[in-house]
Amino acid sequence: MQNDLFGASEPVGQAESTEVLAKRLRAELNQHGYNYYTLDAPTIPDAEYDKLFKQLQTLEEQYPELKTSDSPTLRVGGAPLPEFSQVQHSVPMLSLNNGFEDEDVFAFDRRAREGLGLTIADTTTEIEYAIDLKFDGLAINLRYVNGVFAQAATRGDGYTGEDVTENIRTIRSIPLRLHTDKPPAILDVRGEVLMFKSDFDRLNQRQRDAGGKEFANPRNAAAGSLRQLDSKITAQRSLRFFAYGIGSLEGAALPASHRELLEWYREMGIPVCEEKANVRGPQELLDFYRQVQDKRSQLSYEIDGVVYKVNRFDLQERLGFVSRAPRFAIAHKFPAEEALTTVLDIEVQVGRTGAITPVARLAPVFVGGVTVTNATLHNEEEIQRKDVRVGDTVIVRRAGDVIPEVVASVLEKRPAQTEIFRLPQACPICGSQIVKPEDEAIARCSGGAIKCAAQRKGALFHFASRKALNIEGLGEQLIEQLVDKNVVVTAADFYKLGLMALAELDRMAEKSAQNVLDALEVSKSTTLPRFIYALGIRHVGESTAKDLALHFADVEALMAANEEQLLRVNDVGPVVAKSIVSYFADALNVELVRQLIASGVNWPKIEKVDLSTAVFAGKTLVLTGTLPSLSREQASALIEKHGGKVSGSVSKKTHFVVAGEDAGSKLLKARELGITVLSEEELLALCAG
Ligand code: 5U1
Repeated sequence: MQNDLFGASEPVGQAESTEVLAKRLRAELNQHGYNYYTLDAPTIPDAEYDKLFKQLQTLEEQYPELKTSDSPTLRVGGAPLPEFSQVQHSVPMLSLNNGFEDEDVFAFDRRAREGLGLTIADTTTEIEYAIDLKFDGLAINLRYVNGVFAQAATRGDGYTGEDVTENIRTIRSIPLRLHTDKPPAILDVRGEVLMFKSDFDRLNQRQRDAGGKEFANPRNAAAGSLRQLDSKITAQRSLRFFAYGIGSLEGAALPASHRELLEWYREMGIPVCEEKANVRGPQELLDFYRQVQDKRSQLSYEIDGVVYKVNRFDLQERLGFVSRAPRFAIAHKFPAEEALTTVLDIEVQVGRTGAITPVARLAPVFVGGVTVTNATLHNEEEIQRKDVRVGDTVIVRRAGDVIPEVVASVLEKRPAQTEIFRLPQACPICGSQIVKPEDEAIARCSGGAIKCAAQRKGALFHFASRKALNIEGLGEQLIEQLVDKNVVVTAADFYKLGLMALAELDRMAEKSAQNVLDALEVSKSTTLPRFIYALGIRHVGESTAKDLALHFADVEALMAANEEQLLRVNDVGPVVAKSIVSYFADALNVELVRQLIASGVNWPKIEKVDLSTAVFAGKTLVLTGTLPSLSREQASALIEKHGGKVSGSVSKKTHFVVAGEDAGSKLLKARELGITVLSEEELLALCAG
């Protein structure tokens, strides 16, 4: 067979046999796929990949005998199956014991020490543990025969699972042939199939657009995608895989430890997670657990804890199993982020800009480490889409510090005679009409801050909040009373408050009233960005307020600006420009600014910066470690003065990382991503021009 598939423009040297060509295309495509999906470092443009793929497909159609089981063309899915067949696991896929409290971790370590004959008192010989993340997905066994992917099975009951080979083949990051010259005769790789959060959001958007059913969470989406008899559907869902264990191994030596096993996997192209640690002793286990807990929300995928394993396999073997779970490993779980409860009522809340938020009042439920009684339903569209009703059993989610939300109703548990929830037509606070522009998801009370006490309270609370004028002691409850008693109408009234008026309020004594007055006095010395932010103009957040302050350097100039002038400000688009103009078109708002200034609110003069030519214009910088002379605040102010933005975390969007002494993971990440790292000296030099 001779190759006639390459175009004349593509030099092929000596004529290549179709067999060799197919082999080369497979190898090239597999390598490019690995670079793209596993290393996240594509080496050819997508169009070029597609071209090679098409070539191989055409070749295989012409010569079906050339098709091999490691061909990337099989990743698009095959004919639907009538049912999944059963697979016996040659080594059972057992589950892990769980721990929740610190004490469970100390007890795990104690048992391991006892099992290995180490005395409890001897803290000089702490056990080495390997820690990995506990992925919230589905456990899978991948079987490689002589280095070629041959079969995949779900965990099932641990002894028998379902054959999901064709579905797993569609997962691009799973190698169809191991990257090694000396593959084991049999290798069972154990790990988890999961869906990244971004892929989950995209999938649900697609489901919404198609009028299909949404998935409640990435785990359900991964399970639903994998348990498809039609692997072509699985192929359209972005699934990932991380390896964490081993079943059968024949024809190769087992590495000496868990960490070395995962390193071996990595070398063979099998995806393993980079978030990991090897530590000694239980205290270090707990330290890592807390580190992971802190960064959990920033991970691209969901986890529900971490897994601790005695690192050395010989020690694992000595420890063995107790009633179907290993004694050498434990899952240390985070508090559950989702729980079931019932909706007692649905009310609407009115925000400072009049936004109407439906809120579900819930039967108390412990979730994410706290008892939750309210959860947001976001807006009318969301509530209609999810069709949440009073009486429903719902899944409530509280992730980290995020406001609890209702994820979905459990329809099977819906009682008879529930009613579809409809937003009221009038504001429950001021009775003004609720309006919803066609192109917006959010309905609003049309009363404004003057008519609607809820908006007034929200605006005043925003004005006093930490990132605005930071008036200590002027919290929600106090503002509520001040508004209800008609003592305060606008923020300017705060500065007219006297000791008596404050001391008369509930839960206020003369001392605390004086503290509030002192805090009000302190708050008068502020900055222009804080002042602009404090006004609570719709769409003007902290960052836009900074840009506006740097651009106009003066509040009078900002108040006088028209849309065209505002559009020249960094990051200000038509919506923001319109909102600012409409805010200052209201004489009451202009009067508020004048009154605040007359009460003594002031800020240091700002040097006007031309953001279009400033050295860090449009750039994002991250500070890490201790700088030799500048404090964090000083360095941030300097960067902002030169047009840059300061962010807390390093990502592909970061332009520079400014590193000082003891810089930690942010510096490592910057190096990994190839981001330019600046010293304080270099930062100062760049700013000096
Ligand atoms: N990360 C990780 N998850 N996980 C689950 N490691 C791990 N190990 C497991 C399980 C069931 O079992 C081992 C005993 C292989």
